[in-house]
Amino acid sequence: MNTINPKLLDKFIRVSERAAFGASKYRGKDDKIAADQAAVDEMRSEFNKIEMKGRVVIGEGEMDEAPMLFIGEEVGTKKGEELDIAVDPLEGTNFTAKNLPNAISVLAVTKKGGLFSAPDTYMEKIAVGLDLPKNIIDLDNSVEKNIKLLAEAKNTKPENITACVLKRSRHDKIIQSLNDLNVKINFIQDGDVTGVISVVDPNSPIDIYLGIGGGPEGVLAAAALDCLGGQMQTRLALSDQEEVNRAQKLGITDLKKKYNIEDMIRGDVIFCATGVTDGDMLKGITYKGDSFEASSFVLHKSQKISKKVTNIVKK
Ligand code: VTB
Repeated sequence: MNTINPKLLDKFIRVSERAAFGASKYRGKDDKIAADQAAVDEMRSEFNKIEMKGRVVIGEGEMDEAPMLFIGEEVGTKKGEELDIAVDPLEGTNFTAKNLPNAISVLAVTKKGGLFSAPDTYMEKIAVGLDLPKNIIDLDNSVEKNIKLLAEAKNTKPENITACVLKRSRHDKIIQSLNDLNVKINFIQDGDVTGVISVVDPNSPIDIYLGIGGGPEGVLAAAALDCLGGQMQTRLALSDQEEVNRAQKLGITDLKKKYNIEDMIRGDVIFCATGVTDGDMLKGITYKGDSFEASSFVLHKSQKISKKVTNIVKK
């Protein structure tokens, strides 16, 4: 595999740490825009210290609507490896604004051409964990069929399965089907990157993630699952012609295509997530005088790195 220079890993960790630090200043301040902006500013300035020809493939929106970290923006010193980058500087703006658990700063990096350039629209998602027959779940199956196949593979009954679902009215039908099967549901208010990753977390009861969330968040979660070994399938959920145009502008011709992980992430990948507020996966930023402590979850596929790192960083 054509690998990403392992020496860059620590630098990317620093990027998500600094973004989380930026956002942390706005915890509980009821200002999600300021929190997001602070994360973006920190993230961008840290990226620009890295020796690379980086290109934002998944970012804060199109150039005309996002002043920074927009899709197509070049970051880094413009010397060195050509890398594609997906960012969500603040995943969980509401959580940060209200100082609730599970806000994170997150990024993924591949070699040039390795990331699915998903538009910032909704996306259907379904994900399951390790040690299951390949392609066991499918977005074209009914919820009932997916749950039954999963329960069978796990040698158990649907009532022993736990699903994670984003609490939204658009999921009423899914929730009804899960209830009919007596599947346990762990609702999340936001943050489906963490929700999807929970299917491979040995400390979490979640067996399956289902529902519709953000496209960029889908690709970021796919990057993590690619390293951790789960399965995921996605499909764009475009609501109007304007969204169709946006997808087409990014080169997508088959708008109904189902994407498996290998269609979203190709080759080597790095994934870094740093806690902003305390959460299920990570501790939030804590201030220590003129420094801050940051906890991150870090993956580098080719190096088989999967670790949690806590660093003390100068403010
Ligand atoms: C989704 C989800 C994200 O926001 O984008 C959601 O993927 C927004 O959904 O993880 P709604 O439009 O229904 O509010 C998050 O939960 C947080 O950014």
